[in-house]
Amino acid sequence: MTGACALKGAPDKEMRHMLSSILKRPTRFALVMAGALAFGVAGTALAADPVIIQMRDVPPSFYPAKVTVKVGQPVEWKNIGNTVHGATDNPGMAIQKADVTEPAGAKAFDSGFVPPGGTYTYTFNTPGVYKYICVPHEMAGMKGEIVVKK
Ligand SMILES: [Cu+2]
Repeated sequence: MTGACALKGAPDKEMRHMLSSILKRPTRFALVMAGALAFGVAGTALAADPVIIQMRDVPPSFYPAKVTVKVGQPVEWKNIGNTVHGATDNPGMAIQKADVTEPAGAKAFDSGFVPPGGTYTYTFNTPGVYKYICVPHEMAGMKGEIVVKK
């Protein structure tokens, strides 16, 4: 009787051990997968390097004046001049309405005044063509265009 019980107890212990190791493995597997997934997502974000547009004083200009980016890829304006610049497609800020456009459904972006050495980053989520201006230098011809592709 006791022998049978001992035999019965042993496989039971074995089973419990096997069960727990089976249960542990998928947990570890899930952790590794989650880590790989997180790394993959981060890797994708890192892959979308920002496109840099310089804000220049002489002549007041965006360089390059026209850029093409992908949806979700950040655009970074960098004021490399000695005066204040800006970037906006807000029609309320433009002297000539034709200088600013954006695709239907897109929200206007506005850097406000970017001081010398300053930067402004914006990420476009709606594909289409954006025409924008530097508010202080619109009439000096400081205009740009961003084409956002899917
Ligand atoms: Cu400017």
